Amino acid sequence: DSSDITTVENYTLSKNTEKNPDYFGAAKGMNVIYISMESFQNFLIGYKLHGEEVTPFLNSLAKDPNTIYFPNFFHQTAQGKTSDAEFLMENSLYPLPQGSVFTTKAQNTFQGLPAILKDKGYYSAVFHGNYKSFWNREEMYKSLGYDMFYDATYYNMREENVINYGLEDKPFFKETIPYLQSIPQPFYTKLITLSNHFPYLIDEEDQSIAPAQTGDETVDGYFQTARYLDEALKQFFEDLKISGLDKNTMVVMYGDHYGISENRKKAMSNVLNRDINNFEQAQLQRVPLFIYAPGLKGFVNETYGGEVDVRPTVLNLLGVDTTHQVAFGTDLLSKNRDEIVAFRNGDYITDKVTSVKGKIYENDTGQIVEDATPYQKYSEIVKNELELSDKVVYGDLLRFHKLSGIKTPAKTKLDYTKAEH
Ligand code: GP9
Ligand code: MN
Repeated sequence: DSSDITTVENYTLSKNTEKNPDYFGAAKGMNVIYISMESFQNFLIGYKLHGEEVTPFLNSLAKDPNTIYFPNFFHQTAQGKTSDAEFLMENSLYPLPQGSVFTTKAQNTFQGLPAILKDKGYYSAVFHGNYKSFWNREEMYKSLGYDMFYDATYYNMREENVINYGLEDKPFFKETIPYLQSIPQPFYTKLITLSNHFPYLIDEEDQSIAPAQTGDETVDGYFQTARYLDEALKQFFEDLKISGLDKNTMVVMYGDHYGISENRKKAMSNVLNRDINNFEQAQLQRVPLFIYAPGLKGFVNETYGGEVDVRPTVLNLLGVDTTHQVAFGTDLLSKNRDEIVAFRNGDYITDKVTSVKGKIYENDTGQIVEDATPYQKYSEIVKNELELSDKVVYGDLLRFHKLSGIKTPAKTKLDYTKAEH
């Protein structure tokens, strides 16, 4: 009931951190493009296969003067996979322990990023080369307040451009550029890629690096589809420049969730040249996060964070006050944030230790900590946080939370079957 929302409000209020004056408003008024990089894990950044960089474009972006790169950033998804990552990023709430919020709770009231930015004059749209029913996206995007969803019906799905779940990333980005040029500005958009999806299939003519040689076909092909995604991103950045959009657009890129499951530890030991135990497996849940914007002071930010933290980070960059929002994440650019990354199963990682399957490991050494008592409080914090977030989702509590300027999206007026622009 409404007393539960008060508990939640007080908790998320207490999580507020200090704004970073060097970054608050640094991208004010700019367009925003999110790119979901399918199954992209951070170990690929800088990795060399057969003596070659696998992802030369992203490697160079990590060092770009206008890009902030977060190497200690973790996915926090569960069974809802891509949709869980989207849910975390749009709402700064945790996904559910079972099932996907997108498919089971799309009727809820949310205060999603599109609705928050609408109040600041932003038009919002999603672009994706698969059909709108997948992950119940059409319904959920209406609840989040997206003005438009350009799904596969807006793309040329000719056979040679389609593989696995949908459109290949290169034609997808190519065909998205004219839409970006025609929609109203400022815009908030999300582009969801597909080519680097399990089981990592790729046409012969699209292969520009030889597969790995672990003997595990999934792991071996993963490097080839990751390379293809890297090339597609490079081409997209070039096309953004040609279109002129790069001059007033912030680009936020993230790996949505892991690509190589824990059943493939053996092949991964081969890839990384070390034994993959539970501690190492937890470290492998890192996915990259990049934030590019013209004029932004770039650097490698080593803070420990997760997908739940992206919304407050981006809103602060846009100069939007987040104080009264119900958000479980904190601004990754704030100097006084707590570095505790909660995973959906109650495990967690901090800047010092990793808690996995009931054991605490020191990050520096990978050794088990003998006396776990000092860390007891972290498990309590994580447990409490997940429970509060679940209360919001199961109880549809945002119905009772009034946020000034935010209107509940008029779902029945949203129609994704015709593009206006
Ligand atoms: C499907 C795509 C992949 O449209 O987003 O979803 P996933 O299987 O990774 O959750
Ligand atoms: Mn995915």
